[in-house]
Amino acid sequence: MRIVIAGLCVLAFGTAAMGVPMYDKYKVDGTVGLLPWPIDATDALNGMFGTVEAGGFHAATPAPGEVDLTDGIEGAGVEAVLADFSNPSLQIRYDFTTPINVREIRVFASNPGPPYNSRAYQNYDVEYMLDGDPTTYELLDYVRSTEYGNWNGQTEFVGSTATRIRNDSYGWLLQDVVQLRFRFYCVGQTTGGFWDPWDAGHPEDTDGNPAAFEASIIKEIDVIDVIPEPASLMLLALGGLALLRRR
Ligand SMILES: [Ca+2]
Ligand SMILES: [Ca+2]
Repeated sequence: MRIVIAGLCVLAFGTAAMGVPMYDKYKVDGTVGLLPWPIDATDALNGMFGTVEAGGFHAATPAPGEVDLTDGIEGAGVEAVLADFSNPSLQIRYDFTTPINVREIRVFASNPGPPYNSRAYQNYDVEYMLDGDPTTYELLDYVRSTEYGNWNGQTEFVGSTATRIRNDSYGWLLQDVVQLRFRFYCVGQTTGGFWDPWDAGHPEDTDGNPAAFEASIIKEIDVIDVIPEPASLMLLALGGLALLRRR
């Protein structure tokens, strides 16, 4: 019980400093182009290579798979399949020589199929390191594109998913970031279900199933580092008011 309370306190302290992080998730039966946002080719991560710290990529992915995560495009069906039978399937770190501010983090996954297995699901952690404390990683969020145990039955085309971490007021999510770390876990077992990466009986197991061993196909990681100008927000608000008055 004491551990739970300590965890809540840490969370409250962390959110006070950076706003309340929350996440959105979307799923469409089709390509990434049907998701609510396009893949961004101008974000803070775009073109970065990153450092693979654990896991890696499936042999089907043309090397180097790191490129596919930040190239600004959806790419071919096998770009980029993360490593199966690996926990994590991929842990990759991005370093910023000039600290960045982060408004949103978006991750895109897609499985063109067939087979229509679990690879469009997402399960990952994001950790960050701030300029003022260059030795400690903090957990930003733990993101899943659906609930454990969810099932697509291989008859439904689970085409593409998007997840997004943002500030609840669309302000900065994080400021003065010098490193971001993404830790992706395997998501399924070729059966079309979304399973956690732990065997039944493991202390962290949540679904009573064997560990997932099939990895996601991650199309892009976008880190949005711009906030709309206050002036343009104000104009939008005034425009809305004018419309209302005219009615
Ligand atoms: Ca890409
Ligand atoms: Ca990008």
